[in-house]
Amino acid sequence: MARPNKDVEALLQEYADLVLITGGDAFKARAYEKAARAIGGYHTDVSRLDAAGLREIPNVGRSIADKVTEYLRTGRMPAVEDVRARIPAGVRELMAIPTLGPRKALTLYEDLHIASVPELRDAIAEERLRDLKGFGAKTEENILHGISLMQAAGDRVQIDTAMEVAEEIVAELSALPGCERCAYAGSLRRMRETIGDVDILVAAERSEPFMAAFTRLPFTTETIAHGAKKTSIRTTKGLQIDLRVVPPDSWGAGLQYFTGSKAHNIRTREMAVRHKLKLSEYGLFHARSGRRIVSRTEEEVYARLGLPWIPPPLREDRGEVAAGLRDELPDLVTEADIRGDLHTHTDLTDGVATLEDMVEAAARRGHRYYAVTDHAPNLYMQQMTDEKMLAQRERVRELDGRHRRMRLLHGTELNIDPDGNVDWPEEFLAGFDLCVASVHSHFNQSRDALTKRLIRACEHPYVDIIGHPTTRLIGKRQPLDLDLDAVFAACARTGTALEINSHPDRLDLSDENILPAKRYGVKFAVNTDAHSTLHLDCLRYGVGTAQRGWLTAEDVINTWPLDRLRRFLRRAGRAPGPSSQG
Ligand code: DGT
Ligand code: CA
Ligand code: CA
Ligand code: ZN
Repeated sequence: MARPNKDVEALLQEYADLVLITGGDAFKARAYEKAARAIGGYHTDVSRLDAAGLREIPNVGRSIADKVTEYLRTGRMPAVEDVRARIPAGVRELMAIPTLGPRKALTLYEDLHIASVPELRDAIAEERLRDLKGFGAKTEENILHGISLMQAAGDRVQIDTAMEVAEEIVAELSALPGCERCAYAGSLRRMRETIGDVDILVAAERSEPFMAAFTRLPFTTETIAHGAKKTSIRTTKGLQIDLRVVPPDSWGAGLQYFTGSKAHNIRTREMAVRHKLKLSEYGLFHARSGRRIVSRTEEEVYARLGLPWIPPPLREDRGEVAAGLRDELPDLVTEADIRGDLHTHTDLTDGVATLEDMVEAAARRGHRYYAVTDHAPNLYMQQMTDEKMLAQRERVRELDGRHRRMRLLHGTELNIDPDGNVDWPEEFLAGFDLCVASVHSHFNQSRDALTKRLIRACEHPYVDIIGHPTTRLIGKRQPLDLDLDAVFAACARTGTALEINSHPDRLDLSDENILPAKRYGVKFAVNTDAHSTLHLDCLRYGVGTAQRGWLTAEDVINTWPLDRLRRFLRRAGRAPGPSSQG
């Protein structure tokens, strides 16, 4: 099952929301929110901690620790249940609308008795919000926009949510007798940023034992369909999972078919027709005789079509079949190629783990280098100062050397201000090993202003990497309205790398934008932006996104040996690089 830390995090976050929505103490709500984040990011399973152990987690005091202990013992948190009972579920639904927030949700409920998204939309259409204090035409526009963002995300879930469940099911089913192969397929295998449903494939002679075990999984709430070939369930979190069992000798054809995408499958079927063959989930057949030719492995199926095996992240009908025919598929970057992380935080700013813990966790992952890049002063709530930053640098220099195989870099995440300038004068910036620069405010400037702003940041002599370049939050915040071509050209010209932020909320740059950026000759950094030791494991999603963008290790600066990376950083920091093709 998912880690209890995540359940506790969700519960405490809900409590914080409920406190706010019932007009409770904002300070108290913030305390619960901080504790929620700290527990969600804590390295130890909370169910193994007693009350004293819980209080060692940053931001967790006695009262919260007691509530958590009770929850872990009884499965209930009465404080949450009490407030829950007082608030209709529809109001919480309102709070979830991006840009609306608890205060406004409460006003809508109390003054207009609105308690669901459809009711809210009706009220806006009837202009009933116009009379409310604090709601103008602009608010209405924002709310409608928020609702459309929420609905565009639809019933899709983020990749990490799907991956956790899928890996658990694959482990369970693989352990059953008679299981010859088991894997997840579909959009998850292709590493899409959001997942509609999870597709699991088993190769076995008999399907029934697998179907039965599947419907009995602990998080199954509903069996949507139960058959010999396919069974579908819904999990407690509302995610649909399809299980298909195929005969062992159809494994390759089945995996190829159910990995998709549909558009890629249409291309491969066309290839089959051209060879006078027929391709289905059961195999590759002679069209005339119906005799089966190959089906056991994906490699065999692709080979018989005249193609090399195509990595799943490329299977989107973006030219991979044509490239395969020319034997020009990219040698994709892998997680093993990544030598270090170039954007991470500690509890000096908004991380939840200490510098020491982050460094320890990075070393355990086998990183060869690791950059600490806490927030710079212009993000006021982080309260960064020159002194704190310099003290951290000293500590980083001390810790460097503690790990024989891993070097530490001291950097920062600068804020790109509305004019494209960043924190600190150049003399101070010269002391960092690298600088990430990101937009954290003023998202709604004009396209022209935003584009100029990012280009100016690229041109800054000490900015090496643009962090989460479009600032989108999947399902929550639109990407910045940018002339991306102009930004990519500026990155290539100035030798500024673009980040592929691995956090499942962001995956920014996205695969669609990586493809054109690469054509401009831009270099990339696949970073975690980790705020806890657990986030370091999100790297796989950033790498998956890079693969979907056809990137090789050569394109990604943090696959390079440290001396080559340092040359890139120095060059990016001092003089424009040679302009690339564009
Ligand atoms: P999702 O679930 O929306 O994130 O995306 P997928 O790609 O996982 O789509 P899904 O679950 O509907 O189907 C899984 C794969 O099965 C899909 O990628 C290709 C294959 N497939 C399903 N239905 C069809 C179909 O009608 N025609 C073809 N050619 N392939 C299909
Ligand atoms: Ca699917
Ligand atoms: Ca499916
Ligand atoms: Zn960051």
